[in-house]
Amino acid sequence: MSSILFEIKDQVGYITFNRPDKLNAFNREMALDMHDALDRCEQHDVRAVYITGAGKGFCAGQDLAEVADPNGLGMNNILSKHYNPIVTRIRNLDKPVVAAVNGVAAGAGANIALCCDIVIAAQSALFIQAFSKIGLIPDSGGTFFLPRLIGWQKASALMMLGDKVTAADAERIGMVYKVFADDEFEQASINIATTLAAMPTRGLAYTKQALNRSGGNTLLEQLEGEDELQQSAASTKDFKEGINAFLEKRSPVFRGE
Ligand code: T3D
Repeated sequence: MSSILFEIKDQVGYITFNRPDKLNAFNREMALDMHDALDRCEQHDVRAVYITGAGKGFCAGQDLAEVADPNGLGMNNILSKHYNPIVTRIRNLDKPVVAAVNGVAAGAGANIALCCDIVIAAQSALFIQAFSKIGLIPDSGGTFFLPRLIGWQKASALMMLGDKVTAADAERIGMVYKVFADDEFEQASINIATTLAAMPTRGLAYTKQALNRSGGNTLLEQLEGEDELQQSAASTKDFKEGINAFLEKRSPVFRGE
């Protein structure tokens, strides 16, 4: 059985971490399969991506048994070959990525969720910056995304103490967009992904680019960047369709072009 399940439905690419017995902890095979799934998501027929976990967990981060293996890849290689490219590929993917956090998200599993465009959590989900408990530092972009999402002080405390954050608290402090009751979670989160897949894909990609740039830009640089990206958005067929549909008082049909 593959460690990543992948299917496309209604122009959404569904990526499911699939090592449920290990709370979907990442091993080498899973990281390589994740890259294959992201390759497929780069194709034009996928207009939104949905990432979730099989079973009761989302992802418990790096498989610690693999790290302990003296014949394994080694720490340095794990980050540079597995997690860092996964994070940069998600940020650079020119379509929205939804993290549907169905259960515990720990270590790199939490931070891969947090690098996604929209993070949705089930009520029973937990977020844990588990790294400090085993003598590591937060990786997979955690030190970049978490302080930007929830502020320096809370991020610092969560990273140092490794406290568990409930989904309700994660929503309250701005770590996630929305929380849904466990029995509504799957359908509600899929609805968000299918909504995104029917929206103007290129406009959403330019929005993502603008947000990506805002991390290091001055206000002037950001304003100039918005101007440039807006001109690109305004040249899309979906923009023309949006305008026409508004003027004709009908629902738009966007094709991601
Ligand atoms: O280069 C590098 O290597 C650095 C990269 C680091 C990236 C990282 O992600 S570091 C952080 C790694 N993750 C962790 O430290 C989390 C470890 N897991 C836990 O603390 C707990 O499992 C949880 C708090 C996440 C969940 O607890 P609980 O009680 O709900 O479940 P459990 O019983 O602990 O786990 C269920 C099974 O999953 C269990 O297997 P078993 O005993 O039934 O066969 C457990 O060993 C396994 N599991 C959970 N997390 C991992 C794991 N196996 C391997 N690696 C894991 N990370």
